[in-house]
Amino acid sequence: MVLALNPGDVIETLKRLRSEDPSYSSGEVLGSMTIEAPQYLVEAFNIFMNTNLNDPKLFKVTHQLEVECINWLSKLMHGGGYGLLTYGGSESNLTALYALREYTGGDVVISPKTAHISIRKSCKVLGLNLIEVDVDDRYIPKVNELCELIRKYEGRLASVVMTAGTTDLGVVEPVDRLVSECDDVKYAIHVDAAYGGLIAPFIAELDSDIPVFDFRLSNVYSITVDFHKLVVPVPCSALLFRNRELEELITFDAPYMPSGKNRSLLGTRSGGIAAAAWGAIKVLDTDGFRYLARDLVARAKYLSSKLVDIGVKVLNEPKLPIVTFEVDDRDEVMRYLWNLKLYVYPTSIRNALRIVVGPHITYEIIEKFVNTLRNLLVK
Ligand code: 0PR
Repeated sequence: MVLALNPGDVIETLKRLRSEDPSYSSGEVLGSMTIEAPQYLVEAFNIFMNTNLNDPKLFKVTHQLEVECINWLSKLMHGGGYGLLTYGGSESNLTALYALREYTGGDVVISPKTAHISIRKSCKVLGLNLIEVDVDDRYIPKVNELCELIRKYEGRLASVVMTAGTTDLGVVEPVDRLVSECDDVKYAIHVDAAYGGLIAPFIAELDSDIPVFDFRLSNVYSITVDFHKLVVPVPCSALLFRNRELEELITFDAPYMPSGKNRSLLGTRSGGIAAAAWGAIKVLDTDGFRYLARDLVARAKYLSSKLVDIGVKVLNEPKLPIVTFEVDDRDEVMRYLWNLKLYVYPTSIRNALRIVVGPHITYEIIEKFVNTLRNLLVK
């Protein structure tokens, strides 16, 4: 066989090219929600990479790994073991809104303005009418306004979407308060816990201010939780359902498949995602996830207090490991920091920048960042 390029050379070239993009370990990636997955999970992914979760008759073991992941996560969310793994939070949200549209026959989605862009995209794709509700000055959704709208659109609702760990601030929205204050109407809630799902339950054990958002609340019908925002290599998310009926709505007839079925909105789903999530669950288990979540929140609180020390206004004391702060001339500050390879992110809040404290953001990286920002601000 004639090869245009030697595979070894291609790999060396790719390694060199990768080093030209930002590095996690040296503290350059500050605002992105992506993380650097540990090598053993990349290996776990690779072992099952060439199997297909959507061919469970051919790849029985692969399918079993998915079942075990869903059972573990479902237990954390007080669910009954229904759901599937997907390629990301956006796919989980799209799948959830599709299933709820079919389940309810509704054409309206109500959500606070804080919902991730994937909710807006999903509504557009699914032909659903999205109605957005404001948040208060602490960025908490106005529950009374949500409830008024829910009453107004009763009978037409596909879903109400609430977020556990908002993209800008990591707020766990008051799903519990909505359910208790808006209990005279029938509606289904989809909870987007893409970011907070594997963190908030463990912080809630110490902080009763964190709202309950899981299947203990009878209106919660589906929950998105991303594994790839914390520890597993991209792509890896999960979508949990309240009941089998919802799960069946995303199972399509496929006579050409050995099982006669095709589950999920995708065709081929690499078994690598199940192996990687399964590996993380086996190594960390619930106690390991608890430790990681609390450690990241402790680091975020440290970063927040250091920013306050240098006179920076932090928006909301961080409950989850996202620190969002205000600066005058945000775009200029951001440009300055990016020139130094300190890649903080803008937010949809005016003049606010965001740092997502992932496992790679060490105390040393925090010190370095705060010192650089202080030097800039005292200039
Ligand atoms: N729901 C919430 C609350 C999210 O924050 C995100 C992603 C999603 C759903 C969608 O998840 P997928 O990206 O897995 O589909 N939020 C990140 C953000 O907007 C996405 C991101 C990740 C952006 C890495 C930039 C980046 O470098 O921050």
